[in-house]
Amino acid sequence: MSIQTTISATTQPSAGLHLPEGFLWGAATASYQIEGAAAADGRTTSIWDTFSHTPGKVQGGDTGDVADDHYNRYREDVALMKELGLQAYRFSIAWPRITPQVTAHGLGPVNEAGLDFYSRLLDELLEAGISPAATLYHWDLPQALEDAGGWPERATAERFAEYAGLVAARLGDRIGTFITLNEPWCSSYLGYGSGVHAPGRTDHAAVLAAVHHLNLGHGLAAAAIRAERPEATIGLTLNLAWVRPQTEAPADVAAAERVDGLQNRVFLDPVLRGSYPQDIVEATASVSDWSFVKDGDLDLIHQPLDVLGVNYYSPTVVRAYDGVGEREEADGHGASSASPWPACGDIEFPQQPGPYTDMGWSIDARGMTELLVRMHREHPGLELMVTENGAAFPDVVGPDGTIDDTDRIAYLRDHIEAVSDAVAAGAPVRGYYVWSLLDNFEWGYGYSKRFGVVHVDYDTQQRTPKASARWYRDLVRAHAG
Ligand code: IFM
Repeated sequence: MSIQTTISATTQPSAGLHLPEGFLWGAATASYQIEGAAAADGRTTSIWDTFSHTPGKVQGGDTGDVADDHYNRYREDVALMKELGLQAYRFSIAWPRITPQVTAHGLGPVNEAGLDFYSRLLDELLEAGISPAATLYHWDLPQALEDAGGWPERATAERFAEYAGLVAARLGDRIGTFITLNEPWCSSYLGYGSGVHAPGRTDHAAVLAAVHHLNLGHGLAAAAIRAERPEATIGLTLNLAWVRPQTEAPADVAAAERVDGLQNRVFLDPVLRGSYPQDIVEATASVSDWSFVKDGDLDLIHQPLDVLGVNYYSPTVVRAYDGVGEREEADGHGASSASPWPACGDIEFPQQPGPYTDMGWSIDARGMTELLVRMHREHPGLELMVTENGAAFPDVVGPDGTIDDTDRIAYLRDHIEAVSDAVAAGAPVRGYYVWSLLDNFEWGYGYSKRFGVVHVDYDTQQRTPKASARWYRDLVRAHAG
């Protein structure tokens, strides 16, 4: 497939970016969102198979059974990445392919066919000169572990670490960067709080237990990977929120502080400081006594971190709820009668001003700069990587088959410039991965939202680079270190 080279004047690559030597340009995907082949080569069921096959859970009844059929088309997809000049590719490994018989008591036998798929993918990437970054958990928990209690149970963290060590041992010779978890906020708050993500539970005490066991899983996994591969770069990816109070009124400022604690500090503090934020432990005391935190856990979580992955899409604005009228909660993660947020019944999440993406998410690139600069300020010396950023828009395929997604180009350009601003302010940002390489299964929204810089025709599986893919290719070419 050849890529057109004409780019309209309004979508020229950003000039004058301020980025460090060796800055890495990549694209990201995740296993359940693109692989398909749900029952191939011994893979067993994940919580997302169960959830998506449950009527009413995913828009249009969509599932990841076929998705982008990447499992069978990975060679074509790597060739496309090469044509786009990508330097790095962040993908995730599907745990149910690697140890399909895992239970709460043990990993069970290793599935060589599952390992072999990722081995072939890694070889293909390296052959194409593309640096692989592997996420070990991007939400496809083996169903058997959920049946035993899921992330609210300690055993899940322990099995996760064993699986991480196994992947490091068997594939780690070709994985430059390991990301333990992707966005544990979503796994815990959306999976166990609002229930809009798998496994679809609505229990705020379970949210907090899941938070802790995801943190513990990260720490144990980091240690297991390091034991196998002392030279590996090990990171954790968080969807950090740029939380702002709607006004400077003390009640709104306090609301913003609590939401910041629940979304950001409850992950950052144990991992980077070895403690939980006391204000959040106190604020959630009526929900949980946090007795799931055992002696020594915080030391296990507080492992050296080589890189923090930051995923940023949209800002968060909050205000105190005065109890008058219906409480507003426009959090943009899907409709549910249950709130994802423990201990936030007195806080509102008002609809924010446009422009919006197709997800209804407010577009404001300042949040990217603010978050990266804050991370540098509060955690000096911590290396940063933008492991996801991008936007869904209602792409239109023109009569000639082209997709002129200038709205996505504008979004990417503004956010990449915001990264550059953060670098200029001193933040050590080492790279940027666009979300996503391909249109894919957008969780509860199924295939209705398109985030790819490459269009996927789900009837034919044809890949067509959008104008944004060509724009990104030219940007990478112009700025590659
Ligand atoms: O598609 C998701 C991805 O899996 C995790 N980060 C946010 C993306 C867009 O919602």
